[in-house]
Amino acid sequence: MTRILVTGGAGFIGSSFVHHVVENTDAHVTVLDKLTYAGNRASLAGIPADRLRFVRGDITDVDLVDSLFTEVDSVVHYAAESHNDNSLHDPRPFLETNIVGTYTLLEAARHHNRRFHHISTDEVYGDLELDDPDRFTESTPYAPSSPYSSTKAGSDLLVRAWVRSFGVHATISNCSNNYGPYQHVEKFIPRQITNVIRGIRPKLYGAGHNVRDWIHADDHSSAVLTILDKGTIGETYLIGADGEKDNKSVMELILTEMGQPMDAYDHVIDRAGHDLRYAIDSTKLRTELGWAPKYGNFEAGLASTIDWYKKNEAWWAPSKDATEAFYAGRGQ
Ligand code: NAD
Ligand code: TDX
Repeated sequence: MTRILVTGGAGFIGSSFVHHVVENTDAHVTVLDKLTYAGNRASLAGIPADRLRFVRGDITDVDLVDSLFTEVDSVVHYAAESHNDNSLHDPRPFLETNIVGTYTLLEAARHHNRRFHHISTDEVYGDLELDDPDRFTESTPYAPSSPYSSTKAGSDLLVRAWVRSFGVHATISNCSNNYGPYQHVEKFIPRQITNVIRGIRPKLYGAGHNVRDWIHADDHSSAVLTILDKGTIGETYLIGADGEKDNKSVMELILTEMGQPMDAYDHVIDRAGHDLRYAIDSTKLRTELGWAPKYGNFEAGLASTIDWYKKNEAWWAPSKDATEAFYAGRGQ
């Protein structure tokens, strides 16, 4: 039986991947997660005990990481500080987890000769103009804008260096914006859905012309499993599902789906350094590895995500007040 270590497996996308692996393979999963404010053990509910071992710990803990690497065949690295707005408020945890944490894992991958897959973001490429006909590809130069995206870019470059200098068997994927169940209420889509449920007016940064390229988290997970199985060592793969939408349109879709007037939201202070547009060209992943997304219809995926938040208030309610207090302090 294959044994996979998943860092950050109690987070939004990491937990989606763990569910995906358990449902689609016979692998055993070990999750290493610090359970920061963003981690939630309940996101792994329902997974049989003989398929999952949960270890609460920090990816910067050298001894713990070292011992866990001896027990597995491969490692998929999701753990990160992941929220741009937090990185503008306090960048230090981003440097510690995203840079030092990735370094710690790479050293273990080197010493134990383990297959390593690094999860990254399209934000490492900076942003595009709204009318730019080009999209990001694997050869787009790095140009990160925020403390968050610069630490993710730094971690990608560490992986590339460990492949070239030490022969670590690693691949990298850079994915666009994910949506779906189990996403923390600090992020755009769940923040607005849970605001409507709570009777709080949704909040749009600036004019809302910024474009994000949405992909369902389960499609991200199937892409990562494909790369882990069939990817070429040393290569980078972009993951995206052709889901470009501007924030104002997504806001209007949420409000309409939830039976509210389309303009029942507030414009608030824009994000500092706010990236204008992300867009992914995932041709390499589709043609070389044969991957395709399953969630073709964003509106349908959004409707089922709204339904999940309506039914799972117990999962998100403990985070909601603190999240809104943080935003209120920033005028957002
Ligand atoms: P998340 O914030 O929901 O989850 C992060 C998880 O990592 C949490 O469970 C947290 O407890 C854990 N963690 C944080 N610091 C840790 C540490 N030092 N040691 C161990 N565990 C730690 O994030 P997410 O949205 O699921 O993102 C997961 C990964 O995917 C990140 O690497 C992120 O950069 C990348 N990514 C996210 C998106 C997106 O749209 N959310 C898109 C592309 C790439
Ligand atoms: O209340 C809000 N109002 C608003 O207009 C929030 C929280 C966000 N926004 C805007 C900012 C962005 O243009 O919505 C867009 C999406 O914001 P986030 O959900 O914070 O995501 P983003 O900053 O695009 O980054 C996400 O995708 C790439 C993830 O959080 C990252 O981890 C990933 O790397």
